[in-house]
Amino acid sequence: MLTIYSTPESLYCAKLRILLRHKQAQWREIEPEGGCGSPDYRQLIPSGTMPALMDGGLVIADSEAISEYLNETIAEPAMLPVDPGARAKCRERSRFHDTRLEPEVRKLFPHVAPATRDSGIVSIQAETIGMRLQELSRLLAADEQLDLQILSLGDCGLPVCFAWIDAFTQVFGFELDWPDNLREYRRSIEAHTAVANELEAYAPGMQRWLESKAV
Ligand SMILES: N[C@@H](CCC(=O)N[C@@H](CS)C(=O)NCC(=O)O)C(=O)O
Repeated sequence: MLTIYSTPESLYCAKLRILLRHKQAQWREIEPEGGCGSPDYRQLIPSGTMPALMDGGLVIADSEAISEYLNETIAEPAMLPVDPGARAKCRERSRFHDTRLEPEVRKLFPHVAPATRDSGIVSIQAETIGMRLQELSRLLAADEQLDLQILSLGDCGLPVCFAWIDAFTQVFGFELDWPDNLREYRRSIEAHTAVANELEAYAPGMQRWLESKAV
């Protein structure tokens, strides 16, 4: 059985769980000894980040590296298309999530609690996230081989990130323009059972975290 170092609330762990669910893999999750980034955990995982995978003697960190590995070792259902260009577009979308969208969403976490909120930073982040959504919309529109029936490696990070964007829209009261093709893309990936199940499992913890910060 696969072992994953994770926490329930981590976006990148949720990204990996979507893949594991879609592959119908057997896995168990454990939290790092001493917590994420602790010296003990870094003995095993030099970056100190989660998720990390242990498969027999093999230890891998980074959600992208783990996802690529699992897509190769659990062949069905394939989560990358056959055509090299279409594969590259899926990877481009995944990296857009990891390097362009999620880091901007993450910057809002420290501002959820009213006591530590900087409304100037919230405004800047609202604008930046809005720009990133437009960029993602254009990325999707330019992908001639995008097949919304298939859940790919490029899609696993986005659903939980979208859920946090919705939550922040409410918490901070800003509005975002979701282009039609992005709404349609979101609807399509959320219709996959693996995504729907992860979102359902993830939501209560997310809600608890938001409520704990609201006071
Ligand atoms: N690029 C990494 C990012 C993972 C990441 O930043 N994970 C967070 C939890 S969501 C983490 O481990 N933070 C603690 C740290 O950076 O020390 C991946 O895709 O796995």
